[in-house]
Amino acid sequence: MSNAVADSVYQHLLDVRQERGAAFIVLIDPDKCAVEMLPAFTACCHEAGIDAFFVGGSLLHATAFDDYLRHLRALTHLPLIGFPGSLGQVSAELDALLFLSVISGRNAEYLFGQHVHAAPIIRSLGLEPISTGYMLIESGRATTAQYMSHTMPLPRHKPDVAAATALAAEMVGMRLLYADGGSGADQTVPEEMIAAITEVCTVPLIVGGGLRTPDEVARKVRAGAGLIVIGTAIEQRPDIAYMADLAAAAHSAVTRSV
Ligand code: 1GP
Repeated sequence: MSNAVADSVYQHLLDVRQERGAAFIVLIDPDKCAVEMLPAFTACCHEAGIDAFFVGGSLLHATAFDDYLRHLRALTHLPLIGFPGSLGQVSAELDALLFLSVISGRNAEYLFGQHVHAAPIIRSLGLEPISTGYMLIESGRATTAQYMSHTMPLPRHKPDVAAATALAAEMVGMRLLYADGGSGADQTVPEEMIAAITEVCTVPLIVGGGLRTPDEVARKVRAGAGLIVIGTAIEQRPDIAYMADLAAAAHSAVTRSV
């Protein structure tokens, strides 16, 4: 971990948010970034000043997930945080794991089903679970996450419903919230919705899905996002200047105080 003072990945994320405005996180989907591409890709991420990696995907074809993570670990000092689409993505090679509940949906399996299977494994591996209320937000076309989780996304023009959902998650004790348009989303999470959520919630909000420009990133942070996640746009354009501009937008925009 980059911050020697933080005694957990969660604390590290809080510290980054406090110190830099918002954390900038790159999502690596092992199906889309082959092991051979990792040295150049991670070097680019370091140079650009990113804060952590999420690793995972809704539909992971890659075998040998542990091996993949070992390669990645050898290349970076940054936290590797699991963003699991399934039980097969729980690995001892991670530093922490988003313990996701799909709170925008009513599929019990993704609200509290897979969790029962995962919990003893997470404990025995000594992994840090970070409970996360995950909200899929309507973003144009149906996304893989929506299809795979058998859930309907939250309507994008209903910020009040999103805020109430997020508040319930905070009251239950979840430590992060995640508003996600889904990978490669046509439309990003609306600023009005981000503002409505952060108006009533105090736990940090992650925003991702379809983000492509520094201006979009800055607008999400100004609306209240505490952590920004980008995968697809960086996979498609892995150059240092572009990544650095995205990271700078997350770090320099002033988070709306709640
Ligand atoms: C997807 O929020 C992440 O779950 C990142 O989305 O791949 O569109 O950047 P993108």
